[in-house]
Amino acid sequence: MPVHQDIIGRILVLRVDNPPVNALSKIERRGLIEGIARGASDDVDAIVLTGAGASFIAGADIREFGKPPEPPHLPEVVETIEASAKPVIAAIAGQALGGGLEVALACHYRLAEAGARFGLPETTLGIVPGAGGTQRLPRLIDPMLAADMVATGKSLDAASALRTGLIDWIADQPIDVAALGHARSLAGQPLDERRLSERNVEPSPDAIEDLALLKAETVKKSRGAIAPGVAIDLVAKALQSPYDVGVAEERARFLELRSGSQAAALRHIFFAEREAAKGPAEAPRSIERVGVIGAGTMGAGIAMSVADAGIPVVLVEQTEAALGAGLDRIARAYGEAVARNRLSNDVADERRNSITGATGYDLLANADLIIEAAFETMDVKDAIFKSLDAIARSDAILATNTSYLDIDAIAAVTSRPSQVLGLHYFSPANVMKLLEIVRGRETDPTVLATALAFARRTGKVPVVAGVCHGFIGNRMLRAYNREAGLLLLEGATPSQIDTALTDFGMAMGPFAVADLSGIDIGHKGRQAMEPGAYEPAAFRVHDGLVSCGFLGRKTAVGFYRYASGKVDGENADVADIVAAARKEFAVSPRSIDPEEIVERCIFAAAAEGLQIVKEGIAARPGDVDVVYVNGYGFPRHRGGPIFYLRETGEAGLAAIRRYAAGPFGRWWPDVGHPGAIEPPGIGKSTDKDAA
Ligand code: 3H9
Repeated sequence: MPVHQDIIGRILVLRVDNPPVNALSKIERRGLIEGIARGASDDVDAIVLTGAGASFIAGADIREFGKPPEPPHLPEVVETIEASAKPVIAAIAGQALGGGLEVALACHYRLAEAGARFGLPETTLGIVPGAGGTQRLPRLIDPMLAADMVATGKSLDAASALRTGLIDWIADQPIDVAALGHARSLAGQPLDERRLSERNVEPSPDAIEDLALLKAETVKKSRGAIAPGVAIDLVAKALQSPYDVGVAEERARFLELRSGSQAAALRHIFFAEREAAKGPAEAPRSIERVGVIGAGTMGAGIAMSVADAGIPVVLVEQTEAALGAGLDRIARAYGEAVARNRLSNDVADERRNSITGATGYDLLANADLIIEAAFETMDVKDAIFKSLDAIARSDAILATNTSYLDIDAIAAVTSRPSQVLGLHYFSPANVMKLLEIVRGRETDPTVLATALAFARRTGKVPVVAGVCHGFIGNRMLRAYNREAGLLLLEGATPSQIDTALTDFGMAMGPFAVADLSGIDIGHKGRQAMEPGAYEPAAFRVHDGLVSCGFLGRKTAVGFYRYASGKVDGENADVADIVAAARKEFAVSPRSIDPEEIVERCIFAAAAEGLQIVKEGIAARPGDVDVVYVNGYGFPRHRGGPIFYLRETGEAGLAAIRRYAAGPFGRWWPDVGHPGAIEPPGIGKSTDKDAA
């Protein structure tokens, strides 16, 4: 029974029970309508609506969204709840998200546990709330806060929800007991004031203008995602129109967005992230003490990300000076978080104090997991792993943060290759969500399962990769950057290429990224590569810039010039360096349109990604998309490079074939053939019906 009905005294308790998160499918929607009808009988004075397990209701069932809507629709459910002549009290433990919060808003009173969370995350799925959320929320709380919540999908904790008026009480006893108590005391109370759809909003004189400003900012930040701007328009509508008009507009926009390509892409990435986080069936070991070797930018960031999850860390450096610098960096970062109101002083202190510095390995003897983030050379890794092998517990997991080196070779210097794997963090490691977990040839399944559980516990989006140069993400990036370099040689300027790709939605263009990370870094990397491992023509301009001392932001000149840390135009010297490279490779420049720039760079990454799947380095195309979206600034609303290529269908494949036949032979020839890409998978199928 998906919505249980129990009468306790004269109170009807409706309990939504659809594990694991009580998402609402047709069966629960029908169950709620039946439950409210039951509440109309004479033996009931009030109704408590709650969820079974750890969630209240996590929203509509997203798996239904690819299907035609089936009645009863969620709007009908919420109108039925609100119209109940008996008071309905939402008793909220855990998540009240999306349609779940919309149900709670239709109830006449809201009671929550201290750990509950409230949000409308629909825009993160490319849609807007579709059951009155954009119209009821601004009638209950400050409309600007409501607009921010719907635009960003950010959730509130119970204390903030109480402060802002979103809920009426936080339970000071077990929630079921508290709910019954409130329900009894509310029996027979008039409800007109409590029906949000009947409330008039009296916006402040500046509200509409403020919302217009918020919308302009949001649209700029959204990199082409449509839903956040639409959500703010709907909140503005709530301030200017009667409820019925606003809610009709909301439903129309919800249905339109739900069938669009951005929603399909975002659903794909939602499910792909959850698939990627699943691992072997083995039970993970518990990780209660972590060691980090190296207190540079990467090591310090990793230590913080572990401390942020409440796990104590020992941070090891070779010298007191290097250790001091690392600990200072950490103290500064926590200080900034406090200054920006992201953390309280107490929490920041607690986290900082859970990181213990050391200049020797002794304190690592008890660690469950040790993550090495030292210099990126095999000699250094070799020495560290031999020492760790001698000191670490025999069941401790030894991980390396290497970006490129051979994990099997690192594992081989230890007596326990089955306990060794890669944990490839992205910088800044305490902020970036992606974590590539690199399994070696001999990595034990329990070790892999433990790494996946550790990643989730520390708030990361994990993806398992096999061993190859660059694993998943950096290998795709190489293909992407190669194409950008060739486009430069063939006639486009750095800013034309960067603009085409940021217009597509990439967080930054490839040349702005090169300037940021230092053009010399890639240059050094190429020098260490075997001849033939990269396309010299694609990087000749980069090499030319390095020989002129133009290294990017750190020298204030790279592909661009910088003044006070901001771009101050293109570097005019690039043209001469490009001209010399064109001469060397006998390339005549031509005009290149933005469409070609986007297709070549994105399809190059997608084609490399498909090859990575074919080689078994990534388990599935969705994993590749998750990596590029979470680690490389690919626009989430386009679903990832492989999803995007699939969406372009035969036209995309034809373009790949066309470019493959051009100069500088490229990509994996079989990717361009029909059938090389499977049809898009946008979540799992289900026999339930749509909201
Ligand atoms: C909406 O409500 C629209 C309405 O406005 C209008 C309608 C008319 N549906 O994340 P986890 C699955 S839009 C279906 O690993 P956690 C998930 O796939 C919705 N399935 O757990 C996974 O399945 P599996 C607005 C869902 O504890 C399992 O549950 N709501 C849904 O780390 C566990 O998930 C949202 O956007 C769903 N709604 O986090 C909330 N949610 O085991 C989306 C989860 O087979 N959900 N699943 O891989 C979340 O943010 C997190 O799941 C949550 C729990 C925080 C709830």
